[in-house]
Amino acid sequence: MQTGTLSKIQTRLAGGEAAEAFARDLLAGLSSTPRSISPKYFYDAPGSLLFDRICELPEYYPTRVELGLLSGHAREIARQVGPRAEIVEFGAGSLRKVRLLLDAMDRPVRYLPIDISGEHLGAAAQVLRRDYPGLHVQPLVADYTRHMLLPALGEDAGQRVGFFPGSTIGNFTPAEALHFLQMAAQVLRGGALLLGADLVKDPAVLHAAYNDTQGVTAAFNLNLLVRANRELGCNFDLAQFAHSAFYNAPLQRIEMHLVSRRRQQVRVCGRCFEFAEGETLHTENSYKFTLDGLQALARQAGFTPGPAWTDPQKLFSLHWLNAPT
Ligand code: AVJ
Repeated sequence: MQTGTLSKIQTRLAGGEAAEAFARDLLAGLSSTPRSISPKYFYDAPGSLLFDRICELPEYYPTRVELGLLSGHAREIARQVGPRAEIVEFGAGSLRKVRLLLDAMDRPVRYLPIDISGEHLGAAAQVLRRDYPGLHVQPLVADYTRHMLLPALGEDAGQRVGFFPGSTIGNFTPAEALHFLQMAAQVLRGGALLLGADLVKDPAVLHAAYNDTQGVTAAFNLNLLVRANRELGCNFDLAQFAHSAFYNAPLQRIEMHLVSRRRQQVRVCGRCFEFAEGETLHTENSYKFTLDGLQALARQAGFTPGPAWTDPQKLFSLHWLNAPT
């Protein structure tokens, strides 16, 4: 069998399993109080395009500021990374970010992007192979929130450096974030982690970033219902749910919800759910950090914090975290 055929079958199987997991999680989330669903379901193909548009919005500073930190401190970061290093990226993220890292590095040997979805990974890997002929690109389809086994570091290789940009860590609860960092400390033993984390700041700046005037973030949030209608045959009436995003200061997080505009019933996988007027489906938490708070969390997971880079306005941070030996 041709490898193309095999990967198509695997994709189809994964699609079926993915739809089943979405159905299971949505039913469980609608049955719990308060109602919630994991933000990982935002990222179908239309959702990923909407997220790309969010990253270009004037109000959404994280992507722009993080790219600025990566390019502005590229030499210092490359010095920390050292020669012939291997990059392990958690999530098949934006190629733009890892390129900034690779371009500054001294002879990077291998790039291991890890993602739960194989589709995104394969395409990204091909592009990087073409542009970095000396680089060994080895994508891994895995759930990086669980413990996993990575191929051994090459004998001639420098250190293994994890890369987790975008403040994706902010989607985890504090307990999940600690668990992720503990897992990363194991996998990166003897190396380090380069982590991007969004910072606590004026709530008005945060509010604007998640309530853009063009309504892209609202469309991104509502796309979850579009996806449920298409993939699971639900009948969410999009006009009857509103985007809501606000800063929960005591919990240091942006919360996104879909708010029912009136009392209504929705059919989900053959079951009927009633929403009261104003009742919400909690779709995302995006935790914000202080520099000290992030470093304390990293220490708790076994890392020894090195340099942290931030912009003059202290909007976003990049952390060098040395893994245990
Ligand atoms: C990809 C999780 C970092 O929390 O800012 C953007 C997702 N949600 N706008 C974030 C998101 C709404 C983003 N992360």
